[in-house]
Amino acid sequence: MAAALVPAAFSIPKEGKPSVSLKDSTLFGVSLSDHLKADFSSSALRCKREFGAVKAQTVATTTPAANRAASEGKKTLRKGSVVITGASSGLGLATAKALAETGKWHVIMACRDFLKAERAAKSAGIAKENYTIMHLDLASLDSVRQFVDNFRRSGRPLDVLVCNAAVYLPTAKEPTFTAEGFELSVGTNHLGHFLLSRLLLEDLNKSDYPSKRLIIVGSITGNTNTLAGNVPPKANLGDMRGLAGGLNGLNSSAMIDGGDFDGAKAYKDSKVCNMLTMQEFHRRYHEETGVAFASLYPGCIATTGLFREHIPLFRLLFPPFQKYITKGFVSEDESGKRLAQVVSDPSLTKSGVYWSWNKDSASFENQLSQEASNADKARKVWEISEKLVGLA
Ligand code: LMG
Ligand code: NDP
Ligand code: PMR
Repeated sequence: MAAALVPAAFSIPKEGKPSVSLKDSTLFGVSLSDHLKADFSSSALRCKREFGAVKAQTVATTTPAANRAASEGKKTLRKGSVVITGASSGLGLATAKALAETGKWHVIMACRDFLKAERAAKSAGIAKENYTIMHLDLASLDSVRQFVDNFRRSGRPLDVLVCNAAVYLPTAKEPTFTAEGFELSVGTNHLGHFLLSRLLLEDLNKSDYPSKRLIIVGSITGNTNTLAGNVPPKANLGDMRGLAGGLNGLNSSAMIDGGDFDGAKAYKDSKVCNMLTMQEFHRRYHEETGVAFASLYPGCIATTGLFREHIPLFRLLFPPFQKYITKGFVSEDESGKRLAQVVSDPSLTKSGVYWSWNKDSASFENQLSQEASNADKARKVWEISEKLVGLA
């Protein structure tokens, strides 16, 4: 098993493609070609670009507004205002901490459990003046709308939105549901965030911040062009008949593809929806608004609360497995720094990108699987989702 995980010895073809080429293969979320290209000299840059996955720093195109901000100097930039969903633990909390520590950001922690969030912020040592906690339960569309109202009443600008919260229910035998009756994983991770980001796009638009961003956290496990994405059950949205039927488990399946309920698959499907939503936002709104839309795989943060529903043996073995065998492990601190880069780094302003990091923690534009980059599926997820959340 360990030998099979050696990057150079392993590659997985993109679905539907008969032959394997280096540029199509990723392992641990890192493009194989990226590994190889790291050895090339910079004079080979043009040649590298043709391969697609190139280190972010070398190709990131900045919007004119962002360029202006960079050249005018940081001193004149006001404090940024960023909303992070699910900032009460794991990646969200680590990102809030990393941003608050720079002194350049005020973090609005959008959380379902106020007390937990307050305790988390305190024990992470986030200074009082750098954060505000606001209630948001993504498993209720009423709560999402209420959050948007409350946020607007607070009078704060919205410069960056980070859709980070998620639930993962790998051991559930039967589906559970959101307030509106959507299967809980897709309902929370995708539909709650879909409504939130659609509503808050207007607020991002109003902001005068030079580099406005909307970030949706994706994952390697939703990408079947990787080894991790091939561990069963695999993500697959099928023809989306279950989603179109409302995922209610009554007159429609609780699964997007219409199949039998599987909590691990529902989570991976929800991540595919997250990554497709980011691309559809980019297609529809980037030019018009200048907002940068991005997704990312922050690395395997094997110690977070995401695995709270998994069996104890899994929780015990998963971190050492990721640390020593796959080497895909990252600490919560490191993952927070990565997401904080996507929020505020001047070199990560490109829109429509799925960011990943290589083993030296350098960011690069990664390739999504065929399904997670399918423009027709992106449009379809968007159109069905806007009906489900009452926007169309
Ligand atoms: C499901 O199980 C769970 O049922 C579900 O609840 C949910 O958690 C879901 O994806 C999440 O997973 C998947 C399960 C079975 O995987 C396991 O957990 C089995 C663990 C077996 C341990 C293997 C030993 C590893 C070394 C041990 C070190 C100790 C630490 C162990 C900690 C384990 C924690 C993960 O999955 C399977 O069916 C097993 C098959 C695994 C397949 C890997 C995917 C390969 C895909 C390759 C594509 C084909 C290309 C082939 C080309 C080859 C060229 C060389
Ligand atoms: P955690 O469980 O630590 O964090 C998830 C957060 O989401 C928690 O703050 C949780 O709140 C919140 N949340 C869950 N349900 C709701 C809801 N209904 N309304 C509002 N907030 C909610 O997991 P991670 O930090 O690992 O996950 C963060 C993101 O990273 C997710 O999008 C996940 O898919 C992604 N990711 C994680 C990876 C990993 O290896 N851990 C790898 C790739 C991606 P509460 O504290 O109240 O439970
Ligand atoms: Mg995976 C080869 C590298 C690799 C990476 C980077 C991950 C990330 N995983 C890898 C490999 C494997 N995993 C292999 C070979 C196996 C079979 C032994 C394996 C198993 C496994 C399980 C059972 N892995 C898992 C689970 C989970 O329950 C996690 C999951 O799928 O959550 C949806 C998970 C994960 N592996 C990852 C990452 C990042 C996760 C979890 C979180 C996520 O994608 O958001």
